[in-house]
Amino acid sequence: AIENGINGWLRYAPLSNDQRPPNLRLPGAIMALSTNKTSPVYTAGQELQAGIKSILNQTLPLYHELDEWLGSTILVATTGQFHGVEPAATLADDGYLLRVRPGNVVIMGQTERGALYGAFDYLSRIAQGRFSDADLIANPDAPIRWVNQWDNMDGSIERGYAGASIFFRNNTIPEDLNRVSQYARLLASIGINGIVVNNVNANANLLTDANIDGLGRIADAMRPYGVQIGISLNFASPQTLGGLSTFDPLDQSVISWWVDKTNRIYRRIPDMAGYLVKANSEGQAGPLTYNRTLADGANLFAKAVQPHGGIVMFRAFVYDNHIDPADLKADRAKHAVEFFKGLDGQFLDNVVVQIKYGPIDFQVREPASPLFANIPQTNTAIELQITQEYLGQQSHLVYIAPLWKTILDFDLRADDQPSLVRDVVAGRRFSNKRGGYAGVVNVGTNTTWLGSHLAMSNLYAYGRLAWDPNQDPQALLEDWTRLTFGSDPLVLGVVTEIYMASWPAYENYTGNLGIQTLTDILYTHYGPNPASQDNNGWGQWTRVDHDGIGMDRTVSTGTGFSGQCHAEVAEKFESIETTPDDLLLWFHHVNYTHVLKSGKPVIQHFYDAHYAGAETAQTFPITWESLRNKIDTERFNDVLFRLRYQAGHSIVWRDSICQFYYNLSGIPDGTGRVGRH
Ligand code: GCW
Repeated sequence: AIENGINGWLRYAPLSNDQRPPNLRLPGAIMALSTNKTSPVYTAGQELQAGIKSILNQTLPLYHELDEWLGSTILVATTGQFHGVEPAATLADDGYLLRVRPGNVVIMGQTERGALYGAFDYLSRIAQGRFSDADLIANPDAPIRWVNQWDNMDGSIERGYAGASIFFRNNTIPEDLNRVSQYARLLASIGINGIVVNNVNANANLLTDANIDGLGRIADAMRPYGVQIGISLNFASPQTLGGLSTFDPLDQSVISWWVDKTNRIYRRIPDMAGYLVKANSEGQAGPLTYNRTLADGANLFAKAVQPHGGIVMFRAFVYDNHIDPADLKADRAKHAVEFFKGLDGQFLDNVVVQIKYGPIDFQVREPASPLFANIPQTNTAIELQITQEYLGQQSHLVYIAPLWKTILDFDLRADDQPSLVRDVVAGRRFSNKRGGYAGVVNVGTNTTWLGSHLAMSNLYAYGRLAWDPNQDPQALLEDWTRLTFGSDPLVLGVVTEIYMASWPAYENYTGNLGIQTLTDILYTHYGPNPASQDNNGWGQWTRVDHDGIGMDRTVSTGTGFSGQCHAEVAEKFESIETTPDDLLLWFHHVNYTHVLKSGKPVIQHFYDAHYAGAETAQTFPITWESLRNKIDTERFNDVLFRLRYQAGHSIVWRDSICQFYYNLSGIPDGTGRVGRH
């Protein structure tokens, strides 16, 4: 069933006659130059054949060896195999050349995986009715373009909103991995080349021989799509699984244990991408237990995977979740830099420090993490979240690409020079060899993958941005829409209108002015609960009281966080005058009556923004209604149901937040909406 969502944006819906050029001259055959069924080049041939059949109702014969066919072709090959087309020199790792001429198409990858990316690009053009000649070289901006799954071995998924795991069931890896292959297909189509399949809160039992074989089957299922697998490690495994008395990273028995495990894994999965490690954070074990540094911990694994060409993604999400709210200098936002800055230069060169985009935790608005510019001698990757943990858990539509773009374009001004986050993680800014992107996705067994048709736009945009962060989120959305719902301009207009309004609306009806999302912090991370933010050890504080709100993170009177930024950025955030309104309460504590740059007092802005956000959300189902009979009823109704829910829940949000701050401040809404009962 095409409409149930399993194909995502790879539906290959048939083009109507008016979308097809009358003199369409497709080549006579597909020539995918590999006879190896696990090669992405081979996969590319099959994908092209199936896609063209579905979109254009034309069956092109598929060949794998040059002497099988002498006519015109769609030729798929790697630079190493084929020297007829010149600009190969300008292709980077995983890049491709796509040359489309009437009756003749060349798709040449710098790697086999690159060739598959070129095939997907070509198919995406056809599916969108774009038949013009093309001659392009596409290179990825960064080598690491991974997704992370937070799947537990019992089949549950931490912060997953789409059913059970496709990777694990009953503490093993299931026999049927069909969905795993299909996921790899989607990932490859947007340029993703790696996946960490298990939760960063990792279970040591993943490393038993039986499970290593299961991981091998996962890798086998994804290999034809060029997606390499990696795994999250539990730092204490040598003790809990291996029975050693210690997990001290400098202990010889521990080192040998990890080397042996790693060698076993690579025997089964020679192309394993590497490890992901969450250590000394939120109760996870780590090297600090033995007074070893985080770099000692990371390097332990880096040495083990180094002979196999693997890498270690080491998470910077290290913080103390028992900090004292009474301490006005305490600030969770400072922890990443405090833990990592002094270690710069100590990580081996196959370690990449994986940094969440903001200093706190995937909030609706944060400044970019200053850590990106504090460890110039260290490879870095940015961690983004496709699963909408704090952003409405797929029950609210929030198109997140504009948020990501804001962070990727954030200029950290290291040494007063342009230092965009995207240039740092690409390795350009500080001349690092590795770096890139990690996106927490958490797809599940639900046929829509993420639990909502609309949420798939975020996965699509994530991959495309990781490939080229210069792209415009709206343009990516339009591509996704044409591929998902077709090219009807009305559909395009409606989807664009709703989507582009969605992040600003969500920010408005949840937490604005940089105060964070204001959701329940302690358990669900869903729904309004501003009271839960303060007076606990988690440190996502708002410092709210009867007079004012906001966390003073200045150097002069606050926690000193702003001093972790480079001079120009630090100066800007140090002063209320130069801090933009949308981050005001992230950096400053002000009275409710403080007047914003907009001319409004803070409290009135809160009321107005919450009303405006909810009002926008209420237009979503109405706007969507205009698509009745323009798209299939199954998806039309499913989306309508969700948008109606969101419209209602936005009112719950609006009223809870407005009432909470009215009760604290005692200041009524100037327009009389809040405070009269
Ligand atoms: O945001 C928090 C989540 C945890 C998650 C943690 C992390 C996997 O609430 O569920 O654990 O971040 O990123 O490690």
